[in-house]
Amino acid sequence: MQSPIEGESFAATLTDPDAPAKHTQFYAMLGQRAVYEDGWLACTVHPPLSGWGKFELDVWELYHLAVDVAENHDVAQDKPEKLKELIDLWWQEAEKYDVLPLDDRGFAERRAASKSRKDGPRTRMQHTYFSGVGHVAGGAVPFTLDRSYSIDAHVTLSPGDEGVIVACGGVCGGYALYVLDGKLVHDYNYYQRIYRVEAALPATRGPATLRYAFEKTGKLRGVGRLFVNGERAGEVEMPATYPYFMDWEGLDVGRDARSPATPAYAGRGEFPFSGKLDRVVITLGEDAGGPGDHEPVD
Ligand SMILES: [Ca+2]
Repeated sequence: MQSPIEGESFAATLTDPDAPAKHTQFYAMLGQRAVYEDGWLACTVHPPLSGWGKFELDVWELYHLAVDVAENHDVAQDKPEKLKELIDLWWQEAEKYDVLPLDDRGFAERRAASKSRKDGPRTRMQHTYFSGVGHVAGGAVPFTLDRSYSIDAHVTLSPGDEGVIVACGGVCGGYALYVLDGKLVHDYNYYQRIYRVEAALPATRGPATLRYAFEKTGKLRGVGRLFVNGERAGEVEMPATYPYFMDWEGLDVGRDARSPATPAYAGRGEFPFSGKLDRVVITLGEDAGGPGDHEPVD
């Protein structure tokens, strides 16, 4: 069920100096808390993502933003009643917006908790996406880090077809399987270093199976290979791959939403696939690495 989408646009404040000010603004993120009301701000400084807990030890600060916009003077000691009023307001807003219980866990702890969900999307070893599927959020994409995996795309191609078959991530990192200039290409964007493998495509129209397979050959390293209709068509050594985090952006089939996972088609929008795309199947290997210095968290 879709939860209500709270909040409202502040766009008017960017263009209209007379735009009405907000009456109340509530903030809670990664363990930190704040609330603003009518020129006053109360906030806590809490180590975010620390898993520290102990929220009862948080110290609330109070600033009169109407006269101290830079928050230079903490007046919590001088205005205890005002501070209490705002703290009470924070708890009311937290209840209203379903923020409780307070949660300052780090990514690793969240990842560990999500792994215990037997029915979570990350527990599946095979993911099938059909043409037209919506954007897949980062927390639900197939977990490809430090393991062998394959991507099988079932398409029908015509000469001149191009576009993204599947892409995960964006400019900060990720991977993309796409067709450009008559070639099938897979780019693995490792902190903007691109590991690329290319293969020629059949010159005639027809159904085709396009496969990218990553074979793990050691800790966080391996070989990426392309196959066209079952024939091995190219490979690239990948001496380093992402250890525990790839990207926030998530996965797209038949396009690359938000920012491009490779500069190869930057400036071409989502670079949608012009051929007929039936489905993309991502199959995960059993050789996933165990926890190292960091738990995988992408
Ligand atoms: Ca993207």
